Amino acid sequence: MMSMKAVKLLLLLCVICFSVVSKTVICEPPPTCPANLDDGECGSEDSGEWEGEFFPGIPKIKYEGPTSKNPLAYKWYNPNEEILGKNMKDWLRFSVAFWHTFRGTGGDPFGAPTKMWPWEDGTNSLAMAKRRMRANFEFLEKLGVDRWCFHDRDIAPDAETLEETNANLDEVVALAKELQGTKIRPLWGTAQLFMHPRYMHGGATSPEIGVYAYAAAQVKKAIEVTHYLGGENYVFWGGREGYQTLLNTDMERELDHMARFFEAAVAYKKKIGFNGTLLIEPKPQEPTKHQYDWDAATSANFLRKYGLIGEFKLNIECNHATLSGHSCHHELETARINGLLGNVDANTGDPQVGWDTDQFLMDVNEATLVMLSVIRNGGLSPGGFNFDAKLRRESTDVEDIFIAHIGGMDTLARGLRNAAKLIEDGSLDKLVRKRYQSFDTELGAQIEAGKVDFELLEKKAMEWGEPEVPSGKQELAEMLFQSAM
Ligand code: XUL
Ligand code: CO
Repeated sequence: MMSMKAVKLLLLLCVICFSVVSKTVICEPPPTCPANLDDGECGSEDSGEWEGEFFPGIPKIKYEGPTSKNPLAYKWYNPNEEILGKNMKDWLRFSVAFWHTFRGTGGDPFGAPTKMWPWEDGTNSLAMAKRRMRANFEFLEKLGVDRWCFHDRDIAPDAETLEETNANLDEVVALAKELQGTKIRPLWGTAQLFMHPRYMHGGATSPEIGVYAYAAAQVKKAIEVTHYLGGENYVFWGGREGYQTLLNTDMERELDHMARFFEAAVAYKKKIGFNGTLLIEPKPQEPTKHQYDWDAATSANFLRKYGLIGEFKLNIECNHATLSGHSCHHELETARINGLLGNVDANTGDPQVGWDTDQFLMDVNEATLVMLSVIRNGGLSPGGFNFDAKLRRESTDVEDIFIAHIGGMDTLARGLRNAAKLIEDGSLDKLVRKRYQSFDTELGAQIEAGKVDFELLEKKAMEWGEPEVPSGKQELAEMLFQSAM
């Protein structure tokens, strides 16, 4: 009889062969099973039930404080410690992304998957989907995180018809509901409208009406299951809502379609009594050359143009921010000052790499800037921090999944502590206020109230003569910021 190791190796080789033969298969991530393949080719139903723990030897992760050298312990994240009047866990509201954590394989366009977790049997069967869901909840419980995020197709396989696919989803969702208990719930759910070939021109912006309808049906179902699971938000990331060339694209019509699609989502959410926040997740490109939700400002303008501003907020992802030529801090502040900061997809890119590397955020400076925005926003609730981040292709131990999340959580916890220090100290705020003190005058107040015309300003300019322009004190601001690190 073949050993388990040999079986896994064989399955891995099959995946490689399949990828090479079928050029349409991109290695990462592989959540969908093409609708026209039967179980024999796409995964069997007899995966068997998993015995015992998925993560044996990994304890419940505890806070041990900054002097701890234990990689499986929190050094900065102490969930019930109060910072600025709120527990750390309520500021941070962490969530695990099912797709990276349980569907990520380490495959990339140049190489085969590197990760074959012990519980995986290499199939996309319903039985495997359920087993993965059990692994997800053991992981959440051991990590001490109460929230998770998912796409419909990450958690349950596609079938030949939409009815059958929905039935698969219902079966896995019923199990998830049971495993969630009363404490755990989705931070957000979403529909995967980018993997399947039918979405090659987009979902809500596809020029093909059948695809528009299919996308709507998929979103309808995804909102329903998010609601059923007690989800707090629902995300729209327009992975293929954009274009490759304007030569074949009616951009105005596509944007109008997207707005109509969102209006229908708002109406349906209200109809079924789903009170979660709808979130748009900006990203400038990848996979399309130009995505319509380019960045926070573009998305805010879209929402305003179509009268959707009160119905949506934004889910800011740090790696998407840098891809659009902004810092994460800029995107968070743009969302915040427009009253649109709803959630953070916590990750980071690589400064030397120009694509969406989705790394765990481990930079304390960056995390402090992120937390400054979040504190100024009064927190994110009902949003939170979703780790839309994956292990590096070369990180292949099961414990690496824990280490990555612990590192990401500790970094944001440290950012929270530093940001609170900066706010309590007040020197940085004082420096900023001082820069604008000339407006803290009677005339300044009148200008800010929109009551001053050009004639009066011209009179003042002549009366005052050449203005004295003070130093911007950038280095002092940077010094004050660093003093809290
Ligand atoms: C892709 C991305 C998505 C969304 C959900 O870059 O961030 O995973 O968060 O579809
Ligand atoms: Co994301």
